Amino acid sequence: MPKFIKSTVGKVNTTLGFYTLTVVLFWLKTYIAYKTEFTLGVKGAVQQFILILNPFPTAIVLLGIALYFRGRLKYWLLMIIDALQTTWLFANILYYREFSDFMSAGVIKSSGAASNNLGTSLAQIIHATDFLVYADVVLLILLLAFKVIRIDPRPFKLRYAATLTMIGVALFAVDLGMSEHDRSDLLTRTFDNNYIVKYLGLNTYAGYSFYQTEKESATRAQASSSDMKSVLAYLKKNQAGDNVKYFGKAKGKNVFVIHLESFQQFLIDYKVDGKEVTPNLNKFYHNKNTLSFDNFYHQVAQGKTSDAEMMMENSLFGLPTGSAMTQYGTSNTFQAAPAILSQKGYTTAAFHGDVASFWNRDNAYKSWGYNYFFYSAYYKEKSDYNIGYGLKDKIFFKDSVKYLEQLPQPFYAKLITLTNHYPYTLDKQNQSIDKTTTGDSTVDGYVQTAHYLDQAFAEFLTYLKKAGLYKNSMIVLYGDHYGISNNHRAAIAQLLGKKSVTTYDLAQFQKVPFMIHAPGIKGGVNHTYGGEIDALPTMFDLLGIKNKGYIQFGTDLLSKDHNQTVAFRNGDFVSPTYTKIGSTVYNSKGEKLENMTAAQKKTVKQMQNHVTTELSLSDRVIQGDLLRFYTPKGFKKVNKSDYSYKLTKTLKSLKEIQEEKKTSVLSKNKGKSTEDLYKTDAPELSSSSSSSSSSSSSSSSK
Ligand code: GP9
Ligand code: MN
Repeated sequence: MPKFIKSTVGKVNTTLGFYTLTVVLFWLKTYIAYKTEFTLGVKGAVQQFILILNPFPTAIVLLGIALYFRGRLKYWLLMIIDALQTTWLFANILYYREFSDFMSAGVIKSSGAASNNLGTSLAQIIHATDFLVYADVVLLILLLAFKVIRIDPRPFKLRYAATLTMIGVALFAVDLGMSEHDRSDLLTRTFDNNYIVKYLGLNTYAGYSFYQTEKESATRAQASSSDMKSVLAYLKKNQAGDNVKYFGKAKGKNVFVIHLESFQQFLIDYKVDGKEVTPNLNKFYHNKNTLSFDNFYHQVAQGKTSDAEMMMENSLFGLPTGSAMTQYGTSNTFQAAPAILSQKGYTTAAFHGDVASFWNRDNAYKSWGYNYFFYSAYYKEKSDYNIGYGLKDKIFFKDSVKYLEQLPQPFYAKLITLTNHYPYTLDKQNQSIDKTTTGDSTVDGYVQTAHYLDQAFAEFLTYLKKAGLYKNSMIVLYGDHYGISNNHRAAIAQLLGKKSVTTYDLAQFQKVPFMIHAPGIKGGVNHTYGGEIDALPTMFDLLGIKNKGYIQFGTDLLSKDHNQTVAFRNGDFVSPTYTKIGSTVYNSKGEKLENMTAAQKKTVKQMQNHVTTELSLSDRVIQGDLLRFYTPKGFKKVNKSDYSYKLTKTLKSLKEIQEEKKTSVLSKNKGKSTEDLYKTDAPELSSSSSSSSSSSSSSSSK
């Protein structure tokens, strides 16, 4: 063996040599993961350099901790620290694959509420090769155990250990300095976790995220009533007026809010092999009494469904990291739609076929003033009734009726569907349309579960018509967020019939349906740009409730004062004129604007300011729990302890309320249940007497 190789190999038998080898291997796999597992959006030589550099500083410092210890202990400590860092990398690889984002301390904190179901998805996304990230740790341990690499028992000189720590810190300073130079306010604006990882690495991101979460508790403690002033000043300037043509047109009607899980706008009128994927939703969309918005975007971040719910019912944004519902849903003061409406005489109820703790709904819904929450415990359970996260939609809708009919009218009922959820698997007996053939297994089942959801919706709608609810209700439908994440670019291109998709196309791909149907209102496809934050003010317009006085960051989509700049949660935005993604600005045709005029720059800057301001003020409201300092006129503060979602208590109270108020569907039907009006072709129920085939393809409306 040549001498220099021999001497190099020999060096791993020293503490410094072994430590260096560990650092280099950790760097190498992190870098490979950066390149192959994450989409960090590295642009230009400087960012590329920073990316190569950024795993080093924290690895040098953290692994260097072991060097301060004696004898064999330092080797094992080195391996433990290496394994811990690797586990963080491993967890993020999996998390990113599904959520296109890094795991945050907020998500970990809230996983107590969400863990039971995250496990199911995890099993689907894990690849055997993922475990390769542990290969170097295992190899090093084996080499030590079999004495291929000899442990150097001599104490490592303290001043060498300190020097290495200092080198790590100095490199960190270089990394931070270069990053701040390339992207100012990196740590203060927290727009995107991808940025933090791209510039400062995964370990720093972990520290940062945990620090942020701790800070959250502190912000609340520090906030005071005077913080509300800037919020009120902003709203005074930005809230939009009503639209007299629509104001109060659905006043006093029941309200159905139907949450279409993972449902994207592109599915509307979409065909696979000439067959409509969602014929019933399409009909509803084009109904002459349905106001449909075709430039409506989801604005969720890591909180996904819970972010959508937060926006839809509070007109407050979810948070940049974690779920606001989970982190603040229990302790904060809210003035949510259910509370406002119940104080105006509505009965309010949420229906969902999953456990109550998911996204902390069991607590957040009390803070939001829901009188009732019907979750999995309220539904009959049979092994084939569930798929993925919970009850199959057809069974869910059907079995909701026995509670729905007991609600005194007018009621506000939110039904959260579930079957059209990642990973879009559906049992054979429920499949009635072919999968797409992009070859991407995560994507191809999507149309199948969407088709199933469409049928379930149609069955429910048919029931509403038979039970007389269709004509005295306002029915609101919305898609909560994307179903196909941006990680599936090739498949998305195929679905859209394009060769490839640009970043601009992906921004457009974030559109979700938003439809409002009420008898007698003038429907049609409305092209106004808006997002989930605007839903509540729009619904209030139709219900004849003035937004003024409420802390709502969205504006009525029907108002002429509505601002059409739609914020994404990471600070990017879309609008009818300019779209800004990262640092790139596009015109309305999706063309990159390379050399912008001074006037264009000014406009884009103003739009960015608007977006940044609304996001950060909304965050302040939630993080500082500012609504505890402000009560809208005529609104009574919600007292959580007035509510209980316990099955026995609820059943009792529903019984009592039939006597008190004689306005429920059941009462109106002289106490006779309307359940047998419900027709479903759900194969799981086919033996039961009340169900028969038909209706799945029935028309949704005329
Ligand atoms: C779970 C369901 C899914 O109860 O609402 O939430 P998501 O994974 O879409 O955020
Ligand atoms: Mn969802």
